[in-house]
Amino acid sequence: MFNLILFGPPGSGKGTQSDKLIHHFGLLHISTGDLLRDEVKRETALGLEAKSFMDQGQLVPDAVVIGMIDSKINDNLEAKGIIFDGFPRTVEQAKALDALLELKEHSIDSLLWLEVPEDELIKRLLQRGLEAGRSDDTREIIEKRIKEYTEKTKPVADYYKIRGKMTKIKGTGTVEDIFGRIKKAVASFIEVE
Ligand code: B4P
Repeated sequence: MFNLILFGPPGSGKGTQSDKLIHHFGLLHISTGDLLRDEVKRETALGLEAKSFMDQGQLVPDAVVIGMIDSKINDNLEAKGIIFDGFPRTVEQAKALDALLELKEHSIDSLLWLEVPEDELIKRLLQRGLEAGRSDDTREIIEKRIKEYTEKTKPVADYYKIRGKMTKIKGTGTVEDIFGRIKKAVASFIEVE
């Protein structure tokens, strides 16, 4: 089982590139952002709790997200591999993920860090706010999300760097250019179906 973390700030293209990767390599996609938005839409207890954090540009508490991931991994132990998109977002989440995978005799193989300058992130997310109407894509909330990323999520890259698993990917250019760079990095681990 090949396990990849697609890492980067809000708007760096994690969701966009995951869509391409799952088709190219036949991997399973787990996006905590998508899972949380689905809970919010269905107005579950978890969704109602998560919404108050997401609307403020804050991270949802670790315990909520880790529980969600645990059941998702358990449901998909036969997958060829998993792309974790938007998870882990704190060092606590990273430790929990490593422990969950270890229990199942698996591990994270690689973290790819999509690097994009802040002005480009803001431009992309404001544009998505106009086109897709996501309630957290407003200037005020985007700035809070970037602050949360810098303070709480960036240390996750160091956590995997120390373990020799982190690779930086230039996250600017066309979607295809970036996908080409990611494909090269992933190809050393996995064959195309
Ligand atoms: P996410 O859903 O993970 O959202 P994101 O970081 O904003 O998106 P992403 O980086 O995937 O950007 P995308 O490809 O869509 O999180 C939302 C919220 O959920 C968080 O703020 C938090 O509250 C909560 N949450 C999620 N996971 C959590 C966790 N583990 N713990 C706690 N809380 C959690 O790209 C953005 C835009 O850029 C798109 O419109 C796209 O078309 C465009 N784009 C992409 N690539 C481009 C390119 N090369 N050029 C130009 N535009 C591009």
